[in-house]
Amino acid sequence: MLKIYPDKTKKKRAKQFLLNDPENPPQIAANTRTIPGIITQRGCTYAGCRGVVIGPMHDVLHITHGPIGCSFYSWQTRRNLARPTPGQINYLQYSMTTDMMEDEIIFGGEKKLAAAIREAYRIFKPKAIAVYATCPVGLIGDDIHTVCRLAKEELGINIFGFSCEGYKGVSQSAGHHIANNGVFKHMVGLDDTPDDAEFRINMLGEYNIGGDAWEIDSLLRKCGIHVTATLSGDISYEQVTRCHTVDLNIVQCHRSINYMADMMEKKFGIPWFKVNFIGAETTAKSLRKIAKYFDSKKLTDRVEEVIAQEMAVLRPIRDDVRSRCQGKTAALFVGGSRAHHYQDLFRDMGMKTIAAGYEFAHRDDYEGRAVLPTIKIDADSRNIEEISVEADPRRFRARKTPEQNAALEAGGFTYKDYEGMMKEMSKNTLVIDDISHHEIEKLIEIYKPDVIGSGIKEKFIIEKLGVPCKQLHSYDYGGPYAAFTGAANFYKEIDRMVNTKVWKLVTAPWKGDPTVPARPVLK
Ligand code: CFN
Ligand code: HCA
Repeated sequence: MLKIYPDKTKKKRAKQFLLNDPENPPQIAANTRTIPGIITQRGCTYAGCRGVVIGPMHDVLHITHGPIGCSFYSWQTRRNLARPTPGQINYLQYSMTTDMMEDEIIFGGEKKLAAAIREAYRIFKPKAIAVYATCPVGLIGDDIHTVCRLAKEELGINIFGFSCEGYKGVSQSAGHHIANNGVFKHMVGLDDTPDDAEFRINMLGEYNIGGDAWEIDSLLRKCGIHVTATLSGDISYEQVTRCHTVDLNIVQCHRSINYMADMMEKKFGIPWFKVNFIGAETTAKSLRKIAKYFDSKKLTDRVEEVIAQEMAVLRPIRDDVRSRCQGKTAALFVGGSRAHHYQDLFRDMGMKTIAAGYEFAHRDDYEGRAVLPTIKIDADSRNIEEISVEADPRRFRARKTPEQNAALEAGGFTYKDYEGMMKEMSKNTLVIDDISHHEIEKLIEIYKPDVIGSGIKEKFIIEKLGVPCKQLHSYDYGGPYAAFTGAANFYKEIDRMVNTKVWKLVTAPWKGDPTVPARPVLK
């Protein structure tokens, strides 16, 4: 797959290619700069901050400070759905920008930004405004933070900025970190009103793509577990300001929100652990873990009842699909957590993931906690400020005492079981970081997987090569795929995709005559 590269490139890419060993995961060069000239699937820091982590907050008014393109291309391209209750505000359909032009690039854009904030306030009267800097803003040195601070004093609402210029890191990942820091600093902890519920949690790292958060929320509700805030899927500003009042944080996508989980633990003493609601077996496991944490017989019994009910419906669907999909193969190349999480759904169906990789995850996401004891900011993203977090005396519910924790852990419970992707993949499967278009073509030629899960940029290359592609970012137009109901949707769709004959019936035109005739001009 690396044959065509020059020696230097080959050497560097080889560190991002390996054969898996689950017992002893080999070291992978992740979160490093993409070699110029290689067609990567990665996005930028602005995408990770504005697009991924904060964008889904539906009543925060988001203003992109920069030329028009960044705002245009982040306008509803990610399927983070929101369904505010009647009367609630929803700005998600808008894309607001200062639309910087030559004048501002040369003479500075601060005045235009201040005017945009005032205008947005006059029209919409939002509770909060978030400002996002794009590449040229950092290059010309506009001080968005001072503009935001002055606007906050003038208008009396919460206004804050993010220095998330696209070039700040090597991918979206730096943007996650910047977003986590800003949300924690400017929103979390502003309102001390807890929800009136017995088992209160936040769902972190769940963005409600295709309605996943709604499935998870309704499953948890059936069990008697109350979600105060889902960061950040179908969430309001007010929910973020109160999310420090819960008993527990559960983390779905660790890559994008681990900073928030750590900071909330340090400041408010809220413990956290990872879950996975993608796949039926792992959903059941996650529910059991939450029940175990709360150590309540009532909750444990209810969770078992719900799992039994849901599995009774799902099992026949899964078995039917498995009879046609058993033994088929998948390859998954997605962001920073799904290439791992979706392997569980394919496993439910009897399918094997023969190759997988992230676009921008870090070594711990691949190799697991055991290999990397602490999460550090990598050299390439070094200019992201770590914010210092002090313990806050506010505690809303007595958390576990050290004795209770010791008893929990003696019973086999672990908070921080950082199983990375490689520990759960079979021996000798391929692990490839930041895969390129050329490498995907070669992968198909050599391994011919029955389906590939990836994104929009790869989809049509893959399909032109005769392999069905399921977009695991936006789900194409499908989903939800989370929890038990979502799993049934996924099984059925993948069954149709891998068992249709259409891919074998089509011959690509270039396989016959490689020259494509020009279209006749319409008269
Ligand atoms: S919804 Fe998440 S699950 S947040 Fe992250 S790492 Fe992206 S936008 Mo695309 S689908 Fe993807 Fe993950 Fe976490 Fe989504 S795998 S690339 S930045 N991602
Ligand atoms: C992003 C968003 C993205 C892009 C998806 C894709 C998403 O990274 O900026 O490349 O198909 O999920 O919408 O990851």
